[in-house]
Amino acid sequence: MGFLDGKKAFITGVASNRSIAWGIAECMHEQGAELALTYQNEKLKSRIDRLAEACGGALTLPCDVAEEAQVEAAFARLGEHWSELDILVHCIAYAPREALDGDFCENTSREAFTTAHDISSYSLTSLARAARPMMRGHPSAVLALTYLGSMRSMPNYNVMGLAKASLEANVRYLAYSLGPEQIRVNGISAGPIRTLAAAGIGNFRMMLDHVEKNAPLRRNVTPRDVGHAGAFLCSDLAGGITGEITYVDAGYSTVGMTGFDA
Ligand code: NAD
Ligand code: 0WE
Repeated sequence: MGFLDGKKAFITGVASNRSIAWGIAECMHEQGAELALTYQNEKLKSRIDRLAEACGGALTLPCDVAEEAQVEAAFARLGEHWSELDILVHCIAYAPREALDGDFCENTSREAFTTAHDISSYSLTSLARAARPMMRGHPSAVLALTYLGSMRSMPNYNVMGLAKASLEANVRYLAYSLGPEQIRVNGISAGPIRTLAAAGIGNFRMMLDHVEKNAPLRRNVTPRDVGHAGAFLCSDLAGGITGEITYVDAGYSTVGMTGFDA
């Protein structure tokens, strides 16, 4: 018996076994959910197919959110297997590499701004609209992944911080739009985790060390920490929660000043 027994979940953003989306997939499957995983391009297909085997033979579908037609096609194909959908998970972010480095004011081009907001925020609206006909009218839930760089300036996160601020507003507007149809929409703001999206980010090790020294729990979070909270937020146990951003960050964002301990 799991708290997601009988639920069907559509999960985007699995790129490897370190992906936050994979932690969410594992935890949702453990609670009884049946899964469909999407992958961005053919390069990732064989890896995602293998991971899908490890969680009950999940469906796998291509879906590059840069193209509206691919979003629509993914839900058309999903509809051939499932008549209803209970859970949609958005674990997608992208900004051009050169925008994630150095001085924000100097390094943020109009093009990088547009791309970051398109792929990292607009895609939530687009996926939610495509999922809506399969989710409406029964208790269902949308979940998006965000980061504290939306609320506070962070070194190098730069234009991604603006895109995450937009994503968080997107969560609130979608919650109001879809609430009358029993569709809840929430976000998780995760602490830093070494995934492919963090690979090659300068000083990422220093950020992990900083959290380990200063967060109340004195550790970093894992994809499974995020997965357990995500499984809860997408379950009927969280039936009264919508439009919220829940921090899964070992408490880091709640601290004002540290280093005064005896
Ligand atoms: P990841 O590299 O494993 O996942 C990022 C995913 O985005 C990949 O699966 C990639 O294929 C997908 N993606 C990028 N562009 C896409 C497109 N055009 N169409 C479809 N998919 C696309 O990294 P992750 O850290 O697990 O990232 C997942 C989410 O978690 C992101 O929203 C990220 O901002 C968020 N997040 C990450 C951290 C962290 O420190 N790793 C912290 C907080 C929030
Ligand atoms: O949201 C993210 C990362 C998202 C991301 C990562 C990349 C790397 C490769 C978006 N676009 C790209 N583009 C690429 O070309 N995180 C929350 C992880 C992250 O990324 C950082 C961080 C943290 C934390 C970048 C700078 C500073 C901190």
